[in-house]
Amino acid sequence: MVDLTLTDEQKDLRELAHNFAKNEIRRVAWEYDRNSTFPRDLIDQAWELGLMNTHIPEEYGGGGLDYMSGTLIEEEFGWGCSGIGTSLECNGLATAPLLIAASDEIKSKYLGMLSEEPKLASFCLTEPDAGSDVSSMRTTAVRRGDKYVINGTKCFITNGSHADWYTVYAKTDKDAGHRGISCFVVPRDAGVVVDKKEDKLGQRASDTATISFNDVEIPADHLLGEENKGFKLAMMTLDRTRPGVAASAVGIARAAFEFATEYSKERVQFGVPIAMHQAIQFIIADMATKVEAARLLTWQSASLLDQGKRNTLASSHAKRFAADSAMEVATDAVQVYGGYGFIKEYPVEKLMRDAKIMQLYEGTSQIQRLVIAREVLMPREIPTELATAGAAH
Ligand code: COS
Repeated sequence: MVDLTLTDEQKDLRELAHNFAKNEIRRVAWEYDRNSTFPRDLIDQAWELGLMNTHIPEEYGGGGLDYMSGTLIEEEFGWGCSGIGTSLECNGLATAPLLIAASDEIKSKYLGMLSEEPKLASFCLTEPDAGSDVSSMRTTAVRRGDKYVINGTKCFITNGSHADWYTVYAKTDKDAGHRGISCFVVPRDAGVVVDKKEDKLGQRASDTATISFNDVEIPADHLLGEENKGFKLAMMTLDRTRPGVAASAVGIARAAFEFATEYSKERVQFGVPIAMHQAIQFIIADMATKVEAARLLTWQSASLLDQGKRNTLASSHAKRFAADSAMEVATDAVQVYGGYGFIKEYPVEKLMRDAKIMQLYEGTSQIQRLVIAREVLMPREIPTELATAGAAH
């Protein structure tokens, strides 16, 4: 028997996140989207309520919650506004490499910083010429005495303009491909420069920046794990964070489904609410199935991690299906609204714009299919302790 019943604590947590999404996030979501306003006020509020940094272990001042609980919060944030949700959840991506590989001192210092105040951290992997192809990155980190010196440019960095510290991937051996990448913690005040804030199609409340490192010096103990083992650390990080992105996509799809359902009961054409027409009913039915199926894959990918099992395949299934479903469901919501769906005065065009990034960030839908195909056709052994390191439980 598979038991999908949430615990009382998980139900309470979901209710807390839902009320926050309904009363605070939705109150400003469309305005912040229009004006591209960074949700600093909501970050402060969510942090006060304990809805941020839930994955950081209690010993470092965090919530110490499991991955499953994280997905419950992320779905509600995605339902409220996925752009604001991305801003609230980004610390999870930046801190995952620390949870997996950092020393106790580094964890205390940098995770503690996020627990003590509503501060932010960013994850810096992507570069202008290294998106899906992580190994082709050009940023370098050169060891000089008891320091590393970092040079390079990272792009599409969520919360990049506002972060207090960054997890940065750089080449420590330029000729070794993916086996020459290392990961570092870089405090902002070491000299990180914000070059540009992007003007985006969707998720306009979230900050996406290009940042650069020009001879930025950091202490050698800010290397996470071993030198040249950063690529695996990045892959292990994405295994842990893709369930959260999938949950956020479920939130978008659920919001689009709810708006479309309500609208179909009110809008009258040919003398009856359009929900009475089978053409609309079938669209609504497919939306409902996609929301449910995407949530089940998401929960599975998180619960495997909580059980101490490797979730690479499940994580890519969840991210791929939830992202593509969010795009389809949001597009169908616009269809149900008809011409009004295309107008900014109505809520669903924003969801369609927001959903698009779900198929792009943290690994495109094509990269997820690549991972799925490899895992299905050529499954490889990765030691369990590596696959599940850094889990809260
Ligand atoms: N966990 C642990 N190790 C993993 C792993 C995982 N999930 N996936 C791969 N590895 C290891 C492999 O075992 C291999 O190890 P060895 O060096 O011992 O051989 C190594 O990593 C390289 O793996 P692979 O050959 O699969 O690497 P590729 O260069 O072909 O890249 C993809 C694989 C394309 C899947 C990867 O680059 C990727 O995920 N790209 C997308 C990046 C992304 O999501 N960017 C979004 C920005 S981050 S917000």
